[in-house]
This record gives sequence, C-alpha cells and structure tokens, in this order.
Amino acid sequence: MMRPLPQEAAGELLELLEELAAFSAPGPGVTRLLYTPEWCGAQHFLQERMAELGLEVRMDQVGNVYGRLAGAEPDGKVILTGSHIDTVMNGGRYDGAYGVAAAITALHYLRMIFGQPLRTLEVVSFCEEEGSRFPLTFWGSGNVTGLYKGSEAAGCLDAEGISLAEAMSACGLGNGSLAVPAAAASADTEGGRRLTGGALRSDIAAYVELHIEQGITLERSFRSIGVVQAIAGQRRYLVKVSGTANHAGTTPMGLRRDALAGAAELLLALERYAIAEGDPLVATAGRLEVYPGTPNVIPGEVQFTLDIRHSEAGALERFSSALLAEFAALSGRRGLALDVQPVLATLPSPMDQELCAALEDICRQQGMPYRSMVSGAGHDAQLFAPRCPAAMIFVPSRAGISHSPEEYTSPEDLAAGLEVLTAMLYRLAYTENGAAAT
Ligand code: HGY
Ligand code: MN
Ligand code: MN
Repeated sequence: MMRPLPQEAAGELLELLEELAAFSAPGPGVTRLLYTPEWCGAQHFLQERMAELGLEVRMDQVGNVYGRLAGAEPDGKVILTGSHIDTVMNGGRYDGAYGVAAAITALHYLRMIFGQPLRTLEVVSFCEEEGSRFPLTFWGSGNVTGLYKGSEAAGCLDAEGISLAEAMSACGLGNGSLAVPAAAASADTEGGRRLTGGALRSDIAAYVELHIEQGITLERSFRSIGVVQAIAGQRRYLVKVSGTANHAGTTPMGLRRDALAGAAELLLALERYAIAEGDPLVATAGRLEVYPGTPNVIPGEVQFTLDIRHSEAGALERFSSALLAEFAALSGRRGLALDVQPVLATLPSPMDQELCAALEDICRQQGMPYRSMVSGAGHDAQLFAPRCPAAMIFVPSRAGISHSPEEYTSPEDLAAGLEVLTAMLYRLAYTENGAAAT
C-alpha cells in the first residue's frame, strides 16, 4: 500500500489549478476554447511545467500534450492518465483541468518518492473534449483512439467560419493526415522534447481519468470519491426549422410560417417527453440561433442543438427516435421544414471492472468514503474503454454545479482525489500485480 502523499502535494495541485485558470478569454469563469491564444498559452505552460518536473514532453499533431515517465520495460505499453484542457464558454476552473493538474502532480511525487516505474506512465492534456468551438467533440482523445482520421478538420467550421484545419495550422499544428502512428512521428527534438508527432496510439495499456462529478450525487450521499461504473451514452444533433421570414407588421397571424414559434413548440415537446421518460434520461437544447433575428421580422429560420443522454443504449435509441418523430409531426402541422443533422452518437460505456475493484480497494485502504456511480457527463475515458481497460475517479461538485463560473470543489476533496489517483498509478506502474491488472 502506498503511504499518503506529503502535505505539500495538495498545495502544488491547487497552485497549478490557479495558474491554469489564468489562461482564459475575458469574462466570467474560464473560457479556453480549442486553438485560441489562451488554449496555446495553457498547453505551452503545461509543457514547461512537465519538463521542469523531469518528464519527457511531447505535443502531437492535433495539440495533445504528453509528459512521459519512462518505465524499466523499454518497449512496454503505457499507463496513461489525464483529461482535457479546453473548457465550455464561461465554464469552471476544474472541469478537465483538475484531471490534468492532478496527473502531473501525481507523476511528480511518484518519481520523487519511488523513482523509475516498472511500466511507463504518461500524463496527457487532451486538446479538446467539449465541442465548444467546433461542431465536434473529443477532438483530442478522438485522434488518439482512431475516432477521427484528421480529414474532418477541413470542413469543420466555427461560428466565425474558420475551419478547424485553419485554426490548427494557426497554432503551428496539423500536417496532412493527422492520425499518424506515434512511431512514425516526426522526431524533431529540442532538449529531449519531441515537439510534434502523430496522434493515433496503440501503446496504451490502461487509461485512468480523475474528474469532478459535475452532478450532485456525491454531495448528497456525503462521499468524497466516486468510482465510475459506466458513462452515459449521448446523441447530439443540430436541428434546423425553416419557415418564411416576413414583415412583422403586415403579416396576419393566420398567414405566418414562424420558425421561432415552431421551434418553441418543439422545445416544449422535448421537455414533456424527457420528463415523461424520467431519470436517468436527460435532454437539453443548449444553443439556439434565430435568423434574421430582427425585431420587426418574423423569424424565417431557427437552429438549435439537441443533447440527449441515457445509460441504457436501447432507451437512448427509443427516446431519440420518438422525439424526432414528434418534431417532424409538429413541424409538418405548421407547414415548417425540419432538418436534423446528427453531430455525435456515443454508446453507454462501461468502465473496466478490475480497475473499479482496485479503486474501491484503495478507497477502503485509505479510509476514503466512496460510492459507485454512473456518469451523466461524457468523458475522454469513454473513447478508451473499447480499446483498453479504462477507469474514472470522481470528486464532488458543490451543489452539483458545473459548466459555470460557480463550479467548485473543496481543497479537501481535490486532495482526496489526488491521493486515490496517485495510489492507483502506483499500483499499476510500480507493482508486479498492477501489470497483471491491465
Ligand atoms: O458535455 C459533457 O458531458 C462533458 O462535460 N463534455
Ligand atoms: Mn470534462
Ligand atoms: Mn465539460
């Protein structure tokens, strides 16, 4: 059993979180969108910090940053830990960043106390997970696990019409096909730090992610640690409702094809259907745009996003089909055109049961109050689960608030998560039976 970390480890973690939060666009909370100056600043800062701590640093061609602590088995597979560095608009300072900062702190102390591991440990700061700037999510872990081939970058535009490929090359990234196996990576090095390399990897033995819960289950059950058994599946769509833009003063109510009034009826149906379905199903329309968006013009077109989640694949499929059928019926009755574009479909993702058992064992040994649970939020871990053993550790979010400047987790809970993560990495990378677990 690994003994508790020195007191100063928790302080180091808090300081790292404070420094990362400063890499934000102006405005409330933290806004750090993919390939923006604040994103570049954070990834550069992390490379510097990892190098200072003696890790071998690399950035791949989509901007994922790695810090490597090489193990005694030179060609062995890697134990990977980390999370995403991007945020939502005006989000919190813990979503993603906590998993990255805690992983860096854990490797720092494992190296300092135990030296070289038997198996290689790597921390990763994934470039993007949220889907906040471009209409796709998991761009970081998706390139590592083969979800994306790289060709998606050219046609994927942000709200200003900038393509993902243009934004990437503005950061000096991207170069033809992005999902190039790491082995074929360009090896231009600078002080032992490979600066670019392919994104796709097949050398990961296990992936462990520490993250805030972003919900209220842990707080309500007075637990410091959540051992995630599964991550809910998601369906995301872009819905377009089209009617006729017309003069607000001269068009009688009975002659209108008002896209916004129609969209409003669809959104009320969304809420009605979701409440009728009941927990754990959730459905959200997070963004809505009205065109032309002029006070004296009847809206001709409305676009809104649709985000549906459930921990059961069958229920997710049935609900999504039923809701979209209702959308079509309601639009038809109003003489409106409906266009629904799928943006994301991920199945519910079970975590590795042996790793979950190891986490529960660690919590018991540390006397840490924990519980098993399902994650309603999506995470990078769900992309690794089909490819290698994957596990997630949660810490409480105060009042269950996240994706908000009010996002908060106490220093005690942040430290508890760090202890469990570090003990898990010790078990996987420094002990013989850890190797067997993966
Ligand atoms: O939306 C989510 O579930 C995650 O926070 N990206
Ligand atoms: Mn997250
Ligand atoms: Mn998030």
